[in-house]
Amino acid sequence: LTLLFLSFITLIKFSVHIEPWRIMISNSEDDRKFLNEYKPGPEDQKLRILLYGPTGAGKSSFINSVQTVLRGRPYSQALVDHTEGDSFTKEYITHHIEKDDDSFYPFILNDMMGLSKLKGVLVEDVELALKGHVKEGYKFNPETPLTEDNQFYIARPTPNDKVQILVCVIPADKISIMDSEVLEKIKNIRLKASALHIPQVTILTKIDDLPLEMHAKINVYAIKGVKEKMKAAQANMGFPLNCMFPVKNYHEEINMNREVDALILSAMRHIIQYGDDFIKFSQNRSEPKIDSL
Ligand SMILES: Nc1nc2c(ncn2[C@@H]2O[C@H](COP(=O)(O)OP(=O)(O)OP(=O)(O)O)[C@@H](O)[C@H]2O)c(=O)[nH]1
Ligand SMILES: [Mg+2]
Repeated sequence: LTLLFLSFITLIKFSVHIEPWRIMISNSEDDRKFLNEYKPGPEDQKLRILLYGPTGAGKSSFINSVQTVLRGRPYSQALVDHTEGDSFTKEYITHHIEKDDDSFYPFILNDMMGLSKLKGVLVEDVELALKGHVKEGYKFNPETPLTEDNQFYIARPTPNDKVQILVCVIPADKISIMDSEVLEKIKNIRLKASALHIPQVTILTKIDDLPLEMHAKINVYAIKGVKEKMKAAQANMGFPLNCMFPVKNYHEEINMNREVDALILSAMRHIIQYGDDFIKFSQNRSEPKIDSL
């Protein structure tokens, strides 16, 4: 009986101790292979990933990080600012990533002006971008949305002008102090994207700025602070936990780091898979078709 009791206690202790909330299996080479081999269904279809989020969240840095990881060297095509204030990115910019054989990855990343209380991008403009109406190089005006008579307005968007996956970039260290107006804008953008059936993913940046030690070998998901921040993002903005990916961007370092790579590759693989689901969903839908969304 004592033996039975002791094994019962051990079992309880074991199940309490093992709390691998989200196991980070280090399959980054698998993720890299997936990204290298990915092709959206139709020949000339591109998968457009749109990034939005508060000013200074790390949107441009995330694009640079993806380029850095895929190209294996520091990359800073998307300009990044180190001062606090208005959004540094002002225009609608598409980033194409080159492969070793001089071709390009079939996914493209769109950067835009950040959200802020007064001077950021307007919810209406994000919606227009989702629908493919915003032309490359458009300089966002925080006062008024893009109108049909503007030369940067695409009247008849092609499937390649439209967004297939929307990514909200949130700085993990600022979730609890985010402005209520910015939160409101995020909620509204989420509603607009949902109405268009566009899938959504959240990237939590700056996990290295959380007051915790990010040990090189540690499973980032097992760190209590990260899980708490993800739960806060779920509570404040309604982001589902299974579509949320913590990352640390490459933004100051000159050397590559396998753990940093693994988080970015994993996030990108999920982004592409969700976006690809949407491409297939749009093709299979008879009413409305992808080019009339
Ligand atoms: N510690 C840390 N800093 C980061 C990270 N990502 C970005 N940064 C820093 O955050 C600042 C803002 O980054 P950006 O990439 O310009 O942010 P953004 O979202 O593009 O900002 P806007 O274009 O102004 O809307 C820069 O100083 C970056 O170096 C990260 O993961 N960790
Ligand atoms: Mg930017």
